[in-house]
Amino acid sequence: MSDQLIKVPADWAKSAYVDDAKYTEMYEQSIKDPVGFWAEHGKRVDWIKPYTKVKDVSYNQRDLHIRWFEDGTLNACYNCVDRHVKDKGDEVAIIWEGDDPSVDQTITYTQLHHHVQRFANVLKDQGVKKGDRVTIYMPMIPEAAYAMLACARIGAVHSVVFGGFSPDALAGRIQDCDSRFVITSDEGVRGGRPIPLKENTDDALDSCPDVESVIVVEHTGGAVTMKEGRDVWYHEVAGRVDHECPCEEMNAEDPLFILYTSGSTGKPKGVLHTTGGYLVYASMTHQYVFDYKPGDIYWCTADVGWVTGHSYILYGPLANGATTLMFEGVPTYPDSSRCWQVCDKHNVNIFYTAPTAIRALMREGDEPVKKTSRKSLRLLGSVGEPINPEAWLWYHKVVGDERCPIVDTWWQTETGGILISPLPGATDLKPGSATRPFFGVEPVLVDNDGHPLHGATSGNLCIADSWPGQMRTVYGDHKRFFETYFSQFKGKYFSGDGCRRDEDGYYWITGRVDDVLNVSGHRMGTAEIESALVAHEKVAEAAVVGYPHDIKGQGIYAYVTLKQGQDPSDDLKKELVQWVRKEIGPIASPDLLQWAPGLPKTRSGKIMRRILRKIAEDDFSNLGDTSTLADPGVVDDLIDNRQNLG
Ligand code: 6R9
Repeated sequence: MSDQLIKVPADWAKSAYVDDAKYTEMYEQSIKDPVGFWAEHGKRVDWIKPYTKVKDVSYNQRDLHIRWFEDGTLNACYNCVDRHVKDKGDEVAIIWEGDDPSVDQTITYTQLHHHVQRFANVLKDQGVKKGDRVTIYMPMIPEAAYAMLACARIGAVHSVVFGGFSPDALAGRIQDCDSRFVITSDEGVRGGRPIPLKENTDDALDSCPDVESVIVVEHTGGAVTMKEGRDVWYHEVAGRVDHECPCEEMNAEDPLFILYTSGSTGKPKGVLHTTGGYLVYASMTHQYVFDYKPGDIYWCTADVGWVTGHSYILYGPLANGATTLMFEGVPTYPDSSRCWQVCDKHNVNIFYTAPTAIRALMREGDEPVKKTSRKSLRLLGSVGEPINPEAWLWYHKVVGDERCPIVDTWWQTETGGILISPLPGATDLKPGSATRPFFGVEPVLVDNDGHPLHGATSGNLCIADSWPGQMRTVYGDHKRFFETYFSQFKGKYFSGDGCRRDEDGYYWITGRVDDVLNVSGHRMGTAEIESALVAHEKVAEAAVVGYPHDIKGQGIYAYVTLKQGQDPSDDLKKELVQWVRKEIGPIASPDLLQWAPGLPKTRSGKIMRRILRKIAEDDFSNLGDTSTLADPGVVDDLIDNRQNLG
């Protein structure tokens, strides 16, 4: 199945920005002469003071730094909003589709300009200054976009926290970046159910005494408590501030945002992106990968709490003057036709979603899709995890009526934008493969000792050199930045993913090679879930691994050892699952929890996760070498318990 080749449709090769010959030419130039290439393409954004230096990068431990366009100045909000007002003021910037299908809204570039300036003045009124970190904990409503752009406008650094995260997770992220300002809403709504964002914020702030101001956007009108002297209603302050707010002149390397993401160890890392390189890269990839043409209606179903929402709902599309659709709801509400109804309602041309959503919809059969027209669709995209060929083919055949190419885009929070993906007018497709690198990106596969592997092979996926959208540091912990990405394989960026390259030079991402899980396209560190479990008073020890899950891609499998004298029971299992939900958020809930009287450890005390993964996968045939275990007997116990779990 995976050998199938789907050729570029002839009309695509003709009409797209890039056909195969052009791809080869541009790619070769970008690798041979990165400075010349990016000097040219950096001009796609408007600079206040043009750059003269293009690139200054070192991956050495002593001197790790990544700088692009470093002497240029610009403003990201100006590029996403103001510069479009003159020629496209009446064109739609954002189409907002509510959770309730009868509610929607369109916001033109002129209107966006007004909203963002007012929001920026509200921030200033609350004391926000250039360089301050502002935490945004919002539902998918236009005000989330206004808030992010308003930060960019005045040079504040936003840190968006996904609305599905718990109060504890929110508090940790507020504390880590010393954020003294929070923007939230009374409630969010998803699938008809309210999400108590303000209440969660109040709980979080019990442990964040430094927060001075909470700006609350009224959305559902649900009851909330406002703390005197700390909390303000957005609409009340907005009514008394000026409607004009100039853009702050920012250096290309001034921070634009922080976004927390899970790693294999410790607490989530604050991935820091800066202004110039990020914007150039997000906008360029958005234009070429989606072959975005003026007038196209573009819909990315991600949440702004994830990097996909930052780069491909907000910054990339708006920098390109596009119409971007923002969806508050979920694909299965009111029913599993919702995505396609929204496509028909708003004439969506480009649709970008995650494999987990595709698999969930595929399970509902073809009928919910086929009863809609989807005639407007031209291109489909996938992101977040490997897409299995079966889901790819269903997406292609049933959703796209075999007419729409699929761009399977591989990238990460750290990369800022897409690194490996087909270009729809240039690349023949193979279901399940992210295909070829974007301009300026040179993938290298290395073995565990760091030796580069050539030709058709499999290995650890590294990138040889920098690209403008690359993260610049881990907020507040530059040492961790080096250790996580540059220490394992010297002189290269290591992605943490495994990858195969085939005879045609196509890349097939095989998933994480570290202790990071990918659950429904969301990254979860096993260490984070383990530390949540051991924080429970009855738990002595926990080990978490992933296992194959039909819809989620990976499910969360937890092995738990109780403290002396504690009795395992089904009630306690439920309690522990609830506990993790509360500590981190619903996305971290273990799918399966197994009692483990002991965990397989080496004599030096290291948990042998390889064995735990096999047992979780229900595959006991090939447990490998267990001779180094301190107590080989625990493995038999675990296998017995696994079989009881079914
Ligand atoms: C954009 C985003 C990054 C991790 C990444 C990889 C997985 C993302 C993928 C993919 C296979 C794709 N991943 N896209 N795997 N094919 N097209 O998802 O960022 O949340 O940081 O996750 O997701 O494992 O390392 P992020």
